[in-house]
Amino acid sequence: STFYYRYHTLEDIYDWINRTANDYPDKVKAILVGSSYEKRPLYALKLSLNNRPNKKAMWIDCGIHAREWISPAFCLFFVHYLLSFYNVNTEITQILDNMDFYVLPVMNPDGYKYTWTNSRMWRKNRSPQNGTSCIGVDLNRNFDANWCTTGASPDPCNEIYCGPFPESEPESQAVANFLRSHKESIQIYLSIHSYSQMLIIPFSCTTDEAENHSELYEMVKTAADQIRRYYRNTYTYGAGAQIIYLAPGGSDDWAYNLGIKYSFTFELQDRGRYGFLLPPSHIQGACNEALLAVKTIAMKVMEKP
Ligand code: 0X9
Ligand code: ZN
Repeated sequence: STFYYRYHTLEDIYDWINRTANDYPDKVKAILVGSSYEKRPLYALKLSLNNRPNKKAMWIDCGIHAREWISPAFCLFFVHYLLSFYNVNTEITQILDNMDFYVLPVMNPDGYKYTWTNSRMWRKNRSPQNGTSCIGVDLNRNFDANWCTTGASPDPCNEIYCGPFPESEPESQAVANFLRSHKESIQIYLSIHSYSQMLIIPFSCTTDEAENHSELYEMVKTAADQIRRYYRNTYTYGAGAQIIYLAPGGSDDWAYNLGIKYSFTFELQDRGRYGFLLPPSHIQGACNEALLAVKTIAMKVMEKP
């Protein structure tokens, strides 16, 4: 099987980032957005295919949760797909002519490494906590959006531990800082997770409706309809607090409140048969479905004035 239809070690992913930036020097730049608790670099790839001024941009992060291996696999696939089909596929060409992409393939490299070497089902990052031998913060509970209220835990031994304070972790702080300093251009925020096949819109930190709820709802509904039509697969869609559970401190809600009004979390395949242990033979299907949803959303946002 080809490179994109396998899972890769963290070292292989760093090599791939390097290679991709070197192979496309005029189109791709590796941006160091920060480093992890264990001092691993957090590189985002910026894809910018022309020098048009005032382009919109989309941010995608993968691998917030260590065990969700399909997520980094999607980021690699997605970058490769965009670069391969620019000037080949009309839709991809149109999207890249009007939009830049920032792609962070592994937001939680310490955790990801740990799932390869020690414990396959690790979720959090790997930062030690005061007064306990329990390790790690759930990075998707560490953002400043109704931080550590119902749906997160103040217990460092819990899988959904919110951390000692908002943005306490270098990984969440790096992403928050980058988004804060690029919020004029970044119009779409997308975080890739697994599993359960869901296209989630704000809010997850409150049962309140987002101000542009119907617009966002229409987008994820259209994307889910497309996936059903082309791949005969079912994705649930809607506000997080409605379709999953209250989960405060997430990156999507935080980005939304920052002013990035097109904010999404995707939960990729599957719906529980393999769960986090999705076999490599399913990577291609999972990535194609998510790609279709990203294209649908990018096209819709491009139509906006
Ligand atoms: O609970 C989460 O962080 C995500 N589900 S997962 O199984 N991948 O852990 C859902 C995130 C939805 N968005 C927010 N909670 N803000
Ligand atoms: Zn997750």
